[in-house]
Order: sequence, then C-alpha cells, then structure tokens
Amino acid sequence: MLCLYSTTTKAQELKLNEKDYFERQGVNVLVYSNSFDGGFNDEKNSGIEIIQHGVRAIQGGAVRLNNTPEQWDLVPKMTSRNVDRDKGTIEVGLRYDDYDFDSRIVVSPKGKAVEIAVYLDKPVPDALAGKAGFNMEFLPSRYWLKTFTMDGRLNRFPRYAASNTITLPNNDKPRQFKGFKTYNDRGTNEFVDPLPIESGHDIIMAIDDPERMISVHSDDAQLDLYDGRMLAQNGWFVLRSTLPVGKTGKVVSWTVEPHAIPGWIRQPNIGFSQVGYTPDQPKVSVIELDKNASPKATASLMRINSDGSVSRAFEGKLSNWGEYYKYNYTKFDFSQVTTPGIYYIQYDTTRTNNFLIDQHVYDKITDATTDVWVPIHMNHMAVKEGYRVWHGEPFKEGYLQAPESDHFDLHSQGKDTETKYKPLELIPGLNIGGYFDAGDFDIETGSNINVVENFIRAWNLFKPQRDETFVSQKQRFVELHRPDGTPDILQFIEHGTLNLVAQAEQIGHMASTLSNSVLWNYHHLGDAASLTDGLHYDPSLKPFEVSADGKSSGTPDDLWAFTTRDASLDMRAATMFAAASRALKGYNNELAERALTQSKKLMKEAEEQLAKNPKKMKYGISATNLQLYAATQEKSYLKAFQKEIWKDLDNFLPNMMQTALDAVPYMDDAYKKKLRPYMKKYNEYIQDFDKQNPYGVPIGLGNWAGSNFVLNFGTTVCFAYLYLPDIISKNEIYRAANWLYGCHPYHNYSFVAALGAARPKKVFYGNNRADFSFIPGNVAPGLLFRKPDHFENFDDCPFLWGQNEGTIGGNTQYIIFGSAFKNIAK
Ligand SMILES: [Ca+2]
Ligand SMILES: [Ca+2]
Ligand SMILES: [Ca+2]
Repeated sequence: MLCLYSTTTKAQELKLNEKDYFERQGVNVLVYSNSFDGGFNDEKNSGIEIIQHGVRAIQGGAVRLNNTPEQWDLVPKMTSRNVDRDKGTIEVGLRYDDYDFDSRIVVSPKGKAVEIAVYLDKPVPDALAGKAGFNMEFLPSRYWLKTFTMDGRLNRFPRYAASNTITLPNNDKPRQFKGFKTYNDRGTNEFVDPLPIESGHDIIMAIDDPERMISVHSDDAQLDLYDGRMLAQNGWFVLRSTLPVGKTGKVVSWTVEPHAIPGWIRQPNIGFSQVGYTPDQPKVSVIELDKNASPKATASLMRINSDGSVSRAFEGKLSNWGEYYKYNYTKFDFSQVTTPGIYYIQYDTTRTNNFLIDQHVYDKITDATTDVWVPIHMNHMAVKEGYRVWHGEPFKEGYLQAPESDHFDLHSQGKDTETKYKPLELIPGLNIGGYFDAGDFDIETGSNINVVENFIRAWNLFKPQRDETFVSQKQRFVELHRPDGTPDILQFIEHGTLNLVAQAEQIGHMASTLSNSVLWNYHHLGDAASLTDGLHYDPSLKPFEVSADGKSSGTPDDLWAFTTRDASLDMRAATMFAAASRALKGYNNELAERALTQSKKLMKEAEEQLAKNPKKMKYGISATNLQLYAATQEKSYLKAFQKEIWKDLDNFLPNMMQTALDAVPYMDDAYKKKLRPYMKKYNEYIQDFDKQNPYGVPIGLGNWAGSNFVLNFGTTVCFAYLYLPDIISKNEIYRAANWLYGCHPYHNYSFVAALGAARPKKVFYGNNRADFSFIPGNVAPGLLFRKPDHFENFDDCPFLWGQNEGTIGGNTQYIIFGSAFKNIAK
C-alpha cells in the first residue's frame, strides 16, 4: 500500500513528456499534436485534446467563431507551435485568414491541472466581437446521462438535444467554408443559434463517473455550456468563453483538471477473431496491455460445453512482442486447440466474449454485404426490407448541368461545361442506376467504375449464383431477401452500368461526379428520397414556391452533374464498359451493346487525348492494359502489359503484385516462373509486418483509417497463395481477416458488420448514423491514428467518418476479399 501510495502521488502531476504532450497516469493532454488541417474542416480530432483513461473524448480546444461550430464552420490555421522544455509549456499561434485574426494559446501544467490561456496581440476584430471565443468539446455519448454542477447548481447532461435556441439575421453569422452554407433558412434570412444550457465560472462534469470526471474553472471569463447537437447530429457538448472586446494580452484563462483514478491501469484488450476460427488455422490472440501493467505468464482457452458447463481446454505461455506506440503487446497462441466448439479467452481476471472454432465459421462473411449493404446503396430505386423502407426513389427530378463552381466534397466544375448543356440546364436520363458513394448520397464516378469492376471481378472469379434480392428496373424497386430468379451480382453489375452508360451517352464523356449543389442538403441524414423535393428547379419561382402543375419548385435543391472532362477517367470507364459488356451478354444484351459502343468511342477519344499528354497515366498502365485485354481479348494489350509489368514490380512491388497476379489466368507457365523471384520478395514483405507491429498487417496512419490497405493486402495474399502456394503459405491468408474481425488495438470488435461475428461494431458512419446504428455488411475504416501515439475506434459515436464510414468502393472490395478468403479457408 505504501509503495502504491508513493508512486501514485508522483504520477498525479501533469508533466510534459518526451512525446511533447502533458501526461500523468490515466490522463494525456495533447496540445495541437493534431491541428485543423484535414480535408473537411473540423473533423473532431484536432486542437487541444484530452485522452482520459484511454479515451479521447475531449477535443477541439481552439479559438472558434461559433457557439457550437459545425463541420464547415471556419477552423483556425496553426501558424506556430513551440514546446518550451524549460518552462514545460506549449504555445500555439492560431489564425483566421478570412478575418485577419490572430491569437495565441499557452498551455501550462499546474499540478494535477493545466492552465489554458488565450493571448491577443491585437483586439478581436469588430466583425467577430462577441463571436470569437475559446471552445472545448466533449463527446456526447461519453457524457450524456452523467451529472454536472455549474457553480454548485445540480444538473445532468441530456441524452437527446432539447435546449433553447434563438434566430439571428444571416449577416450576423461568421462566414463558413468557401462561403457555403450548412443551413437552409427556409426564406427567413435568419440562422439558428443555440443558447447555453448553463453558465458560470466553475463546472464539474461527470461527478458520478471517475473515468470521465473533469472540472473547469475560470476567474476572468464566463463559462457557457452548449449542446452542439442542436444544430447538427454530429455536434458535441461545447464549453466556451467569449473573448472580451477591445482587450489585448491574456484575455481568457481556464484551469482544467481531468480526474485520474489513482494508480489506474487500462483493462487488457484481448484481440481475437469475432467470427471465430477454422480448426486447422493458426489461432493467435494479441493482448494489448497498459505500459504500467505487469504481463502475466499464461492465458487460457476456456470451452463452454454442450451442457453449459465450462472447462479449461488449453493453458499456454504468452510470448512478449514488445512495445508499439503507447502500449505493450503479448501473444497467446492456442493453435493446437482444434476441436470444434464454443470458447472464450481468459487472461488474468479478464474474460472475452465467446467465439466458435468450427469448419464453417467463414461461410457467411460476405452475405450481409451482398444481401443488405449493397442493395440499400442502390440509387434511383425504392428499397424495402420486410416491413421497413430503407429509402424511397431518390432524385426523381434528375440532374442539372453544374455551373462553374467550387465544391465541398473535393470536386469542381470548370468554366467550360464541355457538354452541349448550358449551366443549370437539365441533363436528361441521368437518374438511373448507380450507387450511393458512402455515408453520403452522391454518385462518385470513379468509385462507381471501381464498384462495377469489383462486381465483374467477383462474377468472373467466383460466379456467385446467390439470389436474395429482387431488383426491378421497370418498377424502380428493390426488395431485400426476395429471390427473383437472377443472380444478384448480375443485377448489381447492370445497376452500376446503367448510370455510367447514361453519363457517357448523355454527356458525351464521363462526369466527375453527380453531387449535391448546396451544402445544406449534402449532410442529409435519413431517407435519400427526401434529400431533394423531387421537383425540377425553376429559378423563376420563389424559393419554396411550387408551380401550378406541381412539377417544379423554386427551391434550388437539384443535384448537379460536374462535367469537366478527364481523359484518364474516360479511359477507366472505357475499360470497365468493355468488361461489363462481356459480363452482361446473355443477361441484358441491349445494355451490353450500349456499353460496348461507349467503350469504343471513349477509348478512341481518350487515347487521342492521352497521347497529347503522355506524362499522365504512367503509373498503373500495366493494370489498364491487362483490364483492356481481359475486356477485349486483343493481344496487343497483353503485349503492352508484359512490357510494363516487370518494371512495375521492380519499382512498386507491394502495390503491383495484385496486378501481376490478376494476369496469371491469361498467361503461360513461363510467366509464373518469371514471377517466382518477385513472389519470394513479396513473402519477405509479408513477414516483415511481424516486426513492424504485433498484428502482422499494414497499419495506416492517415486521416482515413486503414482497413482498405488491409483489405487490399489480404486480397493479394489470398491470390498469391492460390497461384504460388509453395512460396506463400496458407497460414498467411488469415492476417487480414484476423485484423478486420477483431484482432486489433483499442477494442476487439469486428470492423465488419459481418454475419457470424459474435461482437461486430455497433455504430458505423452510414446514412442512418443519426440513430447510432449501422447498415449490415459495412466495413469500417477502423483504427484511426492520432499523433503522436494514439489509436482509436469509437463504438459509441458513429460520426467520425475517418474511423466509421464504409464506402461503396471499399465494401465491394470486401466482397472479393471475403469470397477468395472463405473459399481458401474451406
Ligand atoms: Ca461523396
Ligand atoms: Ca436477384
Ligand atoms: Ca428539386
């Protein structure tokens, strides 16, 4: 006890550590280790961030211009960051270019607390008087239903947003990103501004929960607590102090004390496959341990017998892997257990949920994706499942020619439309087929090309006859779990092709995207059919006015087709059309013919364009030639492929191995022989991951987490084993599946809402995310890295897209991986 007492006393002081953040046992305070520089403004993972007992539930510490900033409200640019080791402080400079407004934030440790102080060298600009303030944000799902006091007054964080608001004139609202508006004022010329839930100088939050408790005190400024969910479902609770007007120097200071449980040690995270294991496969659990935890020598595999009793099936020694970022890792190998049954892992006092060992565990891993997720993402159709309507028929009014414009989802339209249409003219025939991009409802042409290619690849490789979906293009109606006599995958290929062919026919080339024209319906949550009003936009009518014939309205909500021409995109489409034409022959000959016509036309035109600019399309040209050969069977493409592929493998082995493998079915034994030394190198590349991290897969560190890398890696390993099993052992194919299904850092939930998983993730960033729900079959990007050493995946908050959003491209890639993997595993 004495020993524990002395170590915890020392650990209670917050100190600047060697990774440039403030630390004490149980609490990390990060000061702009991650700045606001992502692609989509305010991604809820920047500024001053607090990781309390392993969870990063407080972030966004910054000078902001709104009470409850939304995603497209302006964020400050970090102009400097100085870590002063002598004083033990961190200072950052922040700037809003739009308002020529600079501020500085200085964070200094004060015992168990930090002081956060805002300094101004020049007063707040007039335009921001009463608006600029210092904000910090608190994750709603971590705080709702917890108690708080403000100046001693008792209160409780609400489960749902229902506080008070006022409306103010639009010209009072600080400018939003690129001048876009997140809100539709319904013709009132006023925006909604939330009022505080509570105000005072002393707040103590989550008094009833030691893991989350935190106090904030300010002598010089009033603290206002807001509920950010009033304006946007992805809002957080916001604590803020408005900056005083006309003052310089230290203008606001807070004392922030996150509570730390004395001697806190994080619970072990026992990673394993939630889908289970086949009897003969390697079975290795990776156990993630707090750096202050003392690793145990053994762990046990417990068996739940058929009478419900429990017995120890295996006890095995753990092998220490070592340190990876901020935790320690040890491995528990229970491969020698091969008896089918229900099991769980017991490590020290922690027991996992149960999982299966059985020959059939992987049989259904793609069914939720093909039967549920994909059909729900079919655009321009009503989609029903049993009693439930997933969405009505979206975008009945079609798509308008985009005028010259910038865009909020990384697109733009040049001055020349490069079509026969005038800006804002209706382009007929585009409201057919296609797939929603992701958690949003646009048609990304590039992704939709990938999607059709993925379906064709799955069809060519596996010929899946599965028929669980009723698809009627005539009725514009899809029903889940109703067979209609046609393999679903053919109907999926058809549905994607219908939109892409329509683009080529109507526009003359590919659109870059069919997307929202206004930001206020881009963040739509709910039924896609209600995203627009279904009426043609007529600018001669007043906003929200409907024409006498009921067919048009003055509401500018119609989606736009962005038509700036891109020869590489046209080339990709041409390749895909050729392959689609072959796949659809005998099923939908008319569409197959149309696809072939567009393929020939676009290919000719794109080749002419690309010849003028030979620098473009260098990388990946072997993949294109291979696809062209597969689609057209013209030998010249195969020759071109053979000329490029070895150079590509020399230069980009991990990325190009899949393309090399894709060619195997078309090539002779000499090709396979020439591939062997490259495959030996690839095998070394695979093995090297065991040294890089304890999980043996490529772990991405970007702003979009890395499941797609793992999927690509897993797919390549599967095909490598299929074609050269004497070099790549069967044991390697399980790496990606283990990771996706639960053997990864932070928690052990499956990143795939897959059938068979005992504990899939509960929330995903799908279009039903406002309900804290998921669409079955989704694959989450997964484990998001925050600098300098934190991995996370929220399972109580769907709204961080970098961790939780599934895309149509990624999820159709999962169908290929899952199909290949389960076939081999069987
Ligand atoms: Ca999109
Ligand atoms: Ca069907
Ligand atoms: Ca409309």
